[in-house]
Amino acid sequence: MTTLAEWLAAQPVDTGLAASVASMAAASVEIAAVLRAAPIQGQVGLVGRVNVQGEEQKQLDLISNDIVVKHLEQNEAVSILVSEELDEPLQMQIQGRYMVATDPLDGSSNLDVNVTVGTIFSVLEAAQGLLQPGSAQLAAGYVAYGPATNLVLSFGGPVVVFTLDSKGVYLLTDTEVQVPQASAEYAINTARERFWDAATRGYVAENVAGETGASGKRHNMRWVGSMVADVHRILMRGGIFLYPLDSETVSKGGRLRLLYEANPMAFLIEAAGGKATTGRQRLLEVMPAAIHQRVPVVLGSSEEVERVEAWYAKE
Ligand code: FDP
Repeated sequence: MTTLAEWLAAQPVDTGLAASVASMAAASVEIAAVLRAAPIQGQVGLVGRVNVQGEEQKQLDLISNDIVVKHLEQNEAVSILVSEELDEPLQMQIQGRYMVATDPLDGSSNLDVNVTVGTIFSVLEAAQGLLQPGSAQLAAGYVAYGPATNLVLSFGGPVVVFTLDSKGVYLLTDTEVQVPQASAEYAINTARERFWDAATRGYVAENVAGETGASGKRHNMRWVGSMVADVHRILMRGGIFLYPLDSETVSKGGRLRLLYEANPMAFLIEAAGGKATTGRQRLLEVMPAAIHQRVPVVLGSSEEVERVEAWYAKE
């Protein structure tokens, strides 16, 4: 089977870009090992709690961030790191050509129940500045720490999947993921219904009505509450993920972060033939105003995303 190192060496991309991705992959191998051992180490609880060994716990998202920093700072190709865990961008090797934006451990509210979490990342040209639209991404990927650890990756061409073997080596297990155009599975936190806008209400109501409603087909709902797990399911078998702007998140601009959550996922979904939007604008064209900016997110199978866009167009 093809290893990640072999596959990266065969890609028609700059070696520094490939190396940036390789560093994130190496970090994820270490994070996967930490997550596997976390319950034994008593590392899944809240920060400030004391584990069974009597040590104060450190949050796994901070541990994951430290691991990412350690791997990237050894990489001469990387000059800037933007991380969900760091208020300010972190200067790395001055001469480096690339910027990495990452959420080192996404979905952390699922950690204490052993549900899939992930690392999300994006690689951009550092010279273009911190605030670039998602369309400027050169590579994007995520790692899903589930029953198997999967690295999903694209340089804008095919979306490929690697699976971590027992020796800590990523092996190519899918050479071209395609998001099915049609689907009947949607993912949204329905407990937020009272905050939703008319478009979200309209779209979800049609889905709930199933074959008796305007969509004409029965839908099913799946919500892990861990973006990586929800997006992974959608990449593999279709569906739609929504975290729309609602009356509670409107003042913050949304719930999910643009640079290291929405953009990398939108890049992968589009590369796999799906669509990604805020509801009113293609996600990859949103111009960021701040590194930790939030954004509404609707992404997945093109036919479902277009239904949501049609609802927003009516408003
Ligand atoms: P989390 O806060 O646990 O890291 O990134 C934010 C995120 O998880 C996403 O992974 C997930 O889709 C979303 O928040 C879950 O939001 P809700 O709390 O509204 O369910």
